[in-house]
Amino acid sequence: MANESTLVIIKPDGLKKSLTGNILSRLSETKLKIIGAKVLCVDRELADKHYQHLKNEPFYPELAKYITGELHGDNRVMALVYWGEKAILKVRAIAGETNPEKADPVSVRGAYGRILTSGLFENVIHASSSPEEAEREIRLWFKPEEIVQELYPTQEEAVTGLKRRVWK
Ligand code: DAT
Ligand code: MG
Repeated sequence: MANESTLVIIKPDGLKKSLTGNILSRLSETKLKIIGAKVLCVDRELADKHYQHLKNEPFYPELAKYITGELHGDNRVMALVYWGEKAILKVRAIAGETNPEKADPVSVRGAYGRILTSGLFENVIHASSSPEEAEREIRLWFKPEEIVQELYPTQEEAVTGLKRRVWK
């Protein structure tokens, strides 16, 4: 089996509940390699692109509020790319089922997730579900230079008059 990459997002509830270290420890059981990691703020545009397959679901407005931090008063998430053999399956096993009440109680979602009164599954982490989804999601969340390995083909782009913010 060839190596794969997968995207993990520690959602706003994971950060708010101070579960980041715990989740990273659980994920390290997989012995997969972290090849990208950052904390970022999620806006509605990123949320819509990430969850494009769910935009017509009745729970989508609530899901968008969740991932953009509106439910927790903080829009930071931690995004990570894990790489290695069967990465998608291994990370999904530690994440647990989508519905936290059905998830294995020792999985991250089983241990720390909950169902809100609105019906939304507040399930602490995102994990890519297929190689195609993983590639789409990693390209969406990360720039090539933010990943320490060449995962997908890149191209150079000449940009003139570009203004970049640098340290003073
Ligand atoms: P997963 O995150 O396990 O890949 P998904 O991609 O189908 O599941 O859904 C994305 C998120 O949307 C999920 O983590 C929680 C929420 N969600 C999915 N199905 C739901 C449902 N039936 N009711 C409430 N929230 C749901
Ligand atoms: Mg999914």
